[in-house]
Amino acid sequence: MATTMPNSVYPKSYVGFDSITSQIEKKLVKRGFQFNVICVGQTGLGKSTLINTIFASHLLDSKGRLTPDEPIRSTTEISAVSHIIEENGVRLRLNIVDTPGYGDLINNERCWDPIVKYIKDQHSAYLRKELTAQRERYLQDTRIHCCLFFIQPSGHALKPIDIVVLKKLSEFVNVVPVIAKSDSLTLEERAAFKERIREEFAFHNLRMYPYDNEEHDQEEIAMNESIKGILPFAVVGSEKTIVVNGKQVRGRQNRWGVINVEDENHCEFVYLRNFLTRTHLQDLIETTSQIHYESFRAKQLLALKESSAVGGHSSRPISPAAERELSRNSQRMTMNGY
Ligand SMILES: Nc1nc2c(ncn2[C@@H]2O[C@H](COP(=O)(O)OP(=O)(O)O)[C@@H](O)[C@H]2O)c(=O)[nH]1
Ligand SMILES: [Mg+2]
Repeated sequence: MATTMPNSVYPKSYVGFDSITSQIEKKLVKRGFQFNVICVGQTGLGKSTLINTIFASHLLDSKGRLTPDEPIRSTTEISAVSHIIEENGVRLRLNIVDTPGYGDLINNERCWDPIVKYIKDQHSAYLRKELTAQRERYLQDTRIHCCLFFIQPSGHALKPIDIVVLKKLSEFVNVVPVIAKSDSLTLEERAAFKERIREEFAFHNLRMYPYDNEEHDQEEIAMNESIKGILPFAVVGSEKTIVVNGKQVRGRQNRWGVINVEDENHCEFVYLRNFLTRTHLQDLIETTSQIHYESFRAKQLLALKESSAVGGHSSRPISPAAERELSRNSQRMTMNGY
């Protein structure tokens, strides 16, 4: 086989294969898209509210109190809700996974375990489906594409537990950090806090999404550099519509005035929304599959190969028995591997 690149040939008349892009688009639009997000952060940081604000829909109930005598209702277990949202004929099936406010307790030792386990369990469920002999044409994909990590707007620094949790999570999932309820910080405090957090990311070698990739072109490199300059997004969430100068805006009214959530001068919500939905939605999904899932898959299959070699068998094709073994193994591994 020749390894040199073939020369480009330009047909003398219109052939029509350029329409493959619209053929693909038609098929994909018919099938719909899947996006799975997990929210991580302390109870009351505005996780449910922000999700509802991003997708301009009421998808999650806020458990915030409206009167001081109501008991605090925190999310006590990991729960997923699924919605299909539709925009201009494009259907997006959105799985939102809410996690118990980690770090809420006095003893927070290994409080991140259930979250990491949940993320890994989705990978191992996918791997099992992928390896069955008669696999479905389209595998139900519950792998987490994006982890929104909520930082308390303390204005000081990340908490030691945040650093530990971020380190763990960023190994397995695309982590997008946000400063929650940033309306409690002045602009100077916000800028200083962001700078300090970025220094901590660098110091502790915490790899936030988006990642560098040698396949990126100039435009993508420039876009990712500008995103890295904004991280973590200082956001404000609100489901309420308020009328400002005769215009309806989503905002928060307090004694001093209105914070317009969608005004870039007030907070960075719009940057986050554009990043998640308008520029990086496809890349979040692709990176999950090509980087995070791929490394999980490679580790599991290598471990399986090794364990069957130790058992006196050489590597053999995946049979139902191997599959059962893999499933047992991956279950064991997701239980013990972290
Ligand atoms: N000041 C302020 N309050 C917020 C913001 N987002 C949510 N809240 C309020 O904080 C409370 C908790 O919000 P919720 O979304 O239930 O937090 P979760 O427990 O993290 O899901 C509610 O009363 C919200 O109205 C914000 O950006 N700024
Ligand atoms: Mg909530």
